[in-house]
Amino acid sequence: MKIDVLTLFPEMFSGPLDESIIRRARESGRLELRIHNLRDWTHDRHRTVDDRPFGGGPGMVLKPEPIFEAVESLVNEQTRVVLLGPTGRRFDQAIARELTQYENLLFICASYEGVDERVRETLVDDELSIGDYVLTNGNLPAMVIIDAVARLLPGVLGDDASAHDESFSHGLLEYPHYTRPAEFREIRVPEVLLSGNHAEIEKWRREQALARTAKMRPDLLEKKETGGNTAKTK
Ligand code: 4F9
Repeated sequence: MKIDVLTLFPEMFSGPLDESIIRRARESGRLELRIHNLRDWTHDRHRTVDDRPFGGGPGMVLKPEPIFEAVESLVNEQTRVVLLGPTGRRFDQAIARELTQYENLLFICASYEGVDERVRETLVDDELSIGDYVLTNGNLPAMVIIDAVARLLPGVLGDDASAHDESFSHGLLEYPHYTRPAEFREIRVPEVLLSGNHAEIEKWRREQALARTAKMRPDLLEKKETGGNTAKTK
């Protein structure tokens, strides 16, 4: 998969996507990531990317011309153009899986008060938000989404981790995990996990996952019951 990112802060992308699993995905060629500075598509001396909003009000709006030029020079027929902004639909694991189906993605990181609406009307295929909070710009959301999508690409995760992902797609939070020592500062690992009884261990984990989900994320249980918007299993 090839992912292009259009941003005002290309330096923000060095670091988070240069380590660990995503680094290996890039080195193996399974993920081709290109970060582009929106200012490279301006033509004035000050490399202006924003302007005051028509109708007045606070803040600045990203001008349409550099974004149109950039997107038109970066896309092909198959590219899915995605705007990261607080008015987008809420990103989740099902949308991560959906995005793996595209050969090319182009993320536009909105900043300031937003982008000229004509960008949304004519260039953008989808708009995504990573949650209901205000950030300074869409750069961190773009990195979050790239991480979530890249690890789903074929060959990026080892078999162990892939199997682990399957268990999350059942729609419950994880059960508690323990490793050695069996007693640490007088806190013992639950005896059932040391019993070797795999049926009992399965049952305990299921109960724990359900209890934890009911306490921390009751919305996930409602989703399961109504069958609404559950993560697609494939
Ligand atoms: C983008 C917040 C995506 C959440 C962009 C201010 C944003 C955001 N998800 N907030 N600019």
